[in-house]
Amino acid sequence: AAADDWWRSAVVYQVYVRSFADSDGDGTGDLQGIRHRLPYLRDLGVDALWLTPFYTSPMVDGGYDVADYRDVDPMFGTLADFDAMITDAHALGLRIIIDLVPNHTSSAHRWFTAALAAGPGSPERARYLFAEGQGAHGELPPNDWESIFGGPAWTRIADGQWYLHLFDPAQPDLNWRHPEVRAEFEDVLRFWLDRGVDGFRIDVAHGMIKADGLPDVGFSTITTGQRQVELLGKGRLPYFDQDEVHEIYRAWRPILDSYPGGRMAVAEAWAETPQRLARYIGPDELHQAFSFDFLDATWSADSFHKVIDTALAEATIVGAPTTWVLSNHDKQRHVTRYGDGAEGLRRARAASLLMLALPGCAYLYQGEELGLPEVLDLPDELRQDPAFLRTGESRDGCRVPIPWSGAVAPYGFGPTGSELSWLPAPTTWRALSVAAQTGVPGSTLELYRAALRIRHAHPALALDADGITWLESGPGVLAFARTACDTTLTCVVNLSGAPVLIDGYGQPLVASDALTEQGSGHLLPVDAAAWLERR
Ligand code: TEU
Repeated sequence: AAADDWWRSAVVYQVYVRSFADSDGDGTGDLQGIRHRLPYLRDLGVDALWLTPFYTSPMVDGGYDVADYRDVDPMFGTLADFDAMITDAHALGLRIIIDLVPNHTSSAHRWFTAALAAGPGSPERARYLFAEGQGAHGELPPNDWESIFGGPAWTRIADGQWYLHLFDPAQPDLNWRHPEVRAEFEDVLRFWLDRGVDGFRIDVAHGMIKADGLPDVGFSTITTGQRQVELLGKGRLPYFDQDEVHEIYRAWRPILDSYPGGRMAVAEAWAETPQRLARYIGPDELHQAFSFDFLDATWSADSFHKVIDTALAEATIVGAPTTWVLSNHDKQRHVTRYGDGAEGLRRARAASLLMLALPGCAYLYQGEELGLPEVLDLPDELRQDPAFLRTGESRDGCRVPIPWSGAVAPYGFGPTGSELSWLPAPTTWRALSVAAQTGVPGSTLELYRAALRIRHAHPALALDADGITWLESGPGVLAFARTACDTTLTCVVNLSGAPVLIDGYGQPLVASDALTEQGSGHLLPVDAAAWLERR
């Protein structure tokens, strides 16, 4: 059924649960908060939500340290709240994707506390990756692996053994060669599928299998967070993208397919080449893998041209439409990546029109529809990212609570009168709130609404086909066309530093900045994008 393929050209909105909407005034977003804001998301025009982890967790890594995969953390609500939220979402035509974190548990998970208590060689330890150290007294880690958050990937416990954690010491890696681990997660999938979820975002989908014998890497893998791509360029790592990881997904796919309505999974996977990434996708494995190319693109026509072609070529190899991501909870927001203040915002608005005109599935990160910038000046003592202490790079600045309304921080994040928020919102966000932008012509929110409305209605944009037609265009200008039902929609982006005359593309449908008529065409301002239609 066509509906089973909903994800192919969907617009998915990432909800960072802790920072979206706080229903009870404790300063932390929660499931009831999301539930109350579902009409906002329906009106925005997205098709699905991806919720970051809301499971029972000590919150060492914002919930990516899960202590119980089958329950909701009290700070986020209850399972009953989850059920109510998903029922309401479905009633509004919104799908729900949840985050699955299978590479590691929290150190507070019952399996890990049992492993610590049981001692070396016990069946409890076999579910994780415990090993003896090197050196005369085992005082050196078992190998040279470094944590993605900085420091060694091994921590030694009182009885002398070491355990592996690719991320924080509070996130011990599971042993995915253990049948109980596999059975457990297949059961967790069914638990949430039974509750009606439409899909899963698989965290660190490339990391679950480690090479036999845990061989040394041989070079430093410290990338200070953001530059994973550089690392991949150095070759296959013994803990990433091992062939055996695909067995896991081949076991998961029949489970997803046994449920009606098109249940899907998207991999957060990093691989050396598009060919390697393609192996995660297909009728026997997962439905999508994030393409992170946009996250590394700089503001230039060449850079965007290249990442778009690469991602579309990947889609061809994969045989499934690609995904597009401008921002997420791990990266600096694109308003700030593209420049300072007004310039960054202009470019971000143009980039959103660029992304939403491309074939495939678009992932939006909460707040990008408001044009929120990264918050760069959070006081160190408020920062919570575990990577911050060891790498000095913190992902907190893109996780500041969403401003909804009002004149007093945190701008309607909580119920009326509540002034709590786990991270403070800057005073400049008063003017960026949902209420401040709603109905305001030219606001970023209204730009997203207009673009999403057109994307849903326009035959040329409804397609998920890989192809776009690049058009002749001047230096610093990107222009491509998509055609369906005798109608051509052209997306033009001006990255040239001077206004550009666009002519022959037809009537403007939406633009990120005001167009002025000139002769038979229009003048497209600096750092602006427009969609035009010709019949
Ligand atoms: O991120 C996995 C990942 O690849 C990270 O290294 C990411 O590139 C890094 O955070 C950039 O600084 C996922 C989640 O998205 C992230 O929030 C979690 O911290 C991580 O897994 C561990 O679960």
